[in-house]
Amino acid sequence: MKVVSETASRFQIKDKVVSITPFGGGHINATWKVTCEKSEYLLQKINQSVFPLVEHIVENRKLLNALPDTSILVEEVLTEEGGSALFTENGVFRMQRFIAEAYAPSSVESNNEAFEAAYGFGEFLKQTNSLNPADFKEVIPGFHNLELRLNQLAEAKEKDKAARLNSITNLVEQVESFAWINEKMNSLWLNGLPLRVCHNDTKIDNILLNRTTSSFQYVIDLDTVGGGSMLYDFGDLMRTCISPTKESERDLKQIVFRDEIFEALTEGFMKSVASFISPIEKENLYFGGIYMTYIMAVRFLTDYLNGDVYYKITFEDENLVRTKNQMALLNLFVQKFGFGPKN
Ligand code: GN1
Ligand code: MG
Repeated sequence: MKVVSETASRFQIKDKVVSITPFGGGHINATWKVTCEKSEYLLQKINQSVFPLVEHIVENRKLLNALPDTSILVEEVLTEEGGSALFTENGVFRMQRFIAEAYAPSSVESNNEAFEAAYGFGEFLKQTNSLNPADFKEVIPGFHNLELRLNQLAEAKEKDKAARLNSITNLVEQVESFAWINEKMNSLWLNGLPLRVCHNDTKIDNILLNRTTSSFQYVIDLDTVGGGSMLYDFGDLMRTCISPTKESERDLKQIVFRDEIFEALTEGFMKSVASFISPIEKENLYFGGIYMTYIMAVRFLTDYLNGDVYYKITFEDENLVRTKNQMALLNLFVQKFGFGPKN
């Protein structure tokens, strides 16, 4: 903690630090809440094995900071030297203001929360609509490229580094049987699906809602902002909001499709994007939920086979539980929307 507190003091906080405590449930970066006498901040250490190209994150953020309206982005706290990130021998850190009057939901409790979250991520797409996706640097190459993710799964199977493949061959086959999702997405790109500036990590934890009214305030976790499809952003909301369960829920019976939440998500999102959504996006918006849920199943399974090297885990077979969980959700979505190998 001493290192963390020394690091915090190298940012432009004018106040005396009172306490520093671990914060939040992200799977990748480490985050601390820094409480000072008069103000509060979040300090984050960027996971450099996931984000080796930290400079790209900094440059992409500059493009966002130059938007005419930045009111939905939480203000960065600069380093003493005036930079966005602090490069130290203990890693790369950054800091932002802590918003006491808002919260990041870890699951959706009401239709209103679903509406506001989807409205908020839709607003992000709307406000970045003027930016060119080609100007953004790819922070994690092929981040939402399912073909690449399936290749990574094939490689993980081949190497079987953690000697786990034998015990899960049925599950692996089940996962592989959904590879048509990749083909469908490829055909959408070929048929003119627009490439946009997207958030690319719109899980429900990455939005801040007002504590009293649940109204949308900020989008957070901007590390993966860049080129993508609107289907990804709506899809990750579907993935993380429609069922009341978390990704690590082991009891698959708890995974259910909440129709009202789904409708609220659609309404909130359309409120922001109705004026610029294209017909191909509108027609395939719900396929986004299928795509994002599947890509996460593939990524969790790959990490399980690789020996849990990417996602933080809190119990031994967590990545396996996450895979089964996402597959159960995927099955619900496929049944509901009737997409399948042929359409
Ligand atoms: C990671 O950083 P966090 O926890 O918001 C991951 C997302 C996954 C998500 C699954 C850079 O997001 O792609 O959807 O976990 N981010 C990265 O919970 O891999
Ligand atoms: Mg993240």
